[in-house]
Amino acid sequence: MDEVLISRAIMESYFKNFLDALDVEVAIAGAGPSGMTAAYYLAREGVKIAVFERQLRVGGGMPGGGMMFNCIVVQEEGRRVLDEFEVRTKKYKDGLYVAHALEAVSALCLKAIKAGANIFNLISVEDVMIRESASGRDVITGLVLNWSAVSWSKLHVDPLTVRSRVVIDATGHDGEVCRIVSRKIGPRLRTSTGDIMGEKSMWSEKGEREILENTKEVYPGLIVAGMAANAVFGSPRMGAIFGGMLLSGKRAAEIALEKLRVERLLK
Ligand code: 48H
Repeated sequence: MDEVLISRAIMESYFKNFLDALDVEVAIAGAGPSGMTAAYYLAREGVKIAVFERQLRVGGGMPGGGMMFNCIVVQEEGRRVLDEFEVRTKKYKDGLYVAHALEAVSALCLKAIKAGANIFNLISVEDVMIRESASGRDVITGLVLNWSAVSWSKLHVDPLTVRSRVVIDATGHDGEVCRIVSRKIGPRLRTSTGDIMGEKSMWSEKGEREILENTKEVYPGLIVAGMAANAVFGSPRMGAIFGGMLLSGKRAAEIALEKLRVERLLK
């Protein structure tokens, strides 16, 4: 067995994937439940997508369930999404179902990759690319990336970029991509203040209800999904119920698909 051949296999395969991801239709920041759900529904439709995840592992807040008890709860609509991912659920009561958090994370990741999503871990989104469109307005045209190890070790190393027609911010509570956009170009998000409105304290029902209305294009070319959507639009957190994250990821994929369809028609 040749160790250098093993190294070559890893490096050549990785760089083939990475080069392929430099120009995608949809780039997703964050491989939590909402990001991976969006990735699956897009890849399933043949959309070229890449997901960039800061951490070593995927799943965001899902593996920890509630307070490190690795079970998740979903409501009826969320259960239907888990059914599609072939995640087993047990009925608890009052329209609530329970699933194993690790089974759910594994299934979301496996299905997304098998559908054709390219998922990169240990890469952080640190900025976006912006261009003026034909209609004279600024649009987001891709992501600026760096190895997470670079920012963790506070090294001064310049980033690389990927081009995409649509970006999905699925970075969770911090809504990092939207935060970067509002910091760099001023309060021009499609919220009532133009700025990030900030996540509100826990109210599960309201948080789960509003997350779907909040999942939308928040700046030209930028869709916000999952917990980031509630943070951006000032809605409550909902605790360890994950149906809203799955449904928001699915909704973000639908919005992105519609945008791509319209763009193709206009071409
Ligand atoms: C690359 C990044 C970056 C970056 C962050 O937090 P997540 O699980 O997000 P969602 O929205 O899919 O799910 C939220 C859910 O887990 C949750 O926290 C709930 C339901 N909370 C309710 C409550 O009351 O607390 O995943 C986001 C992912 C993570 O894996 C991050 O590491 C990653 O995004 N990420 N990746 N570049 N700049 N920022």
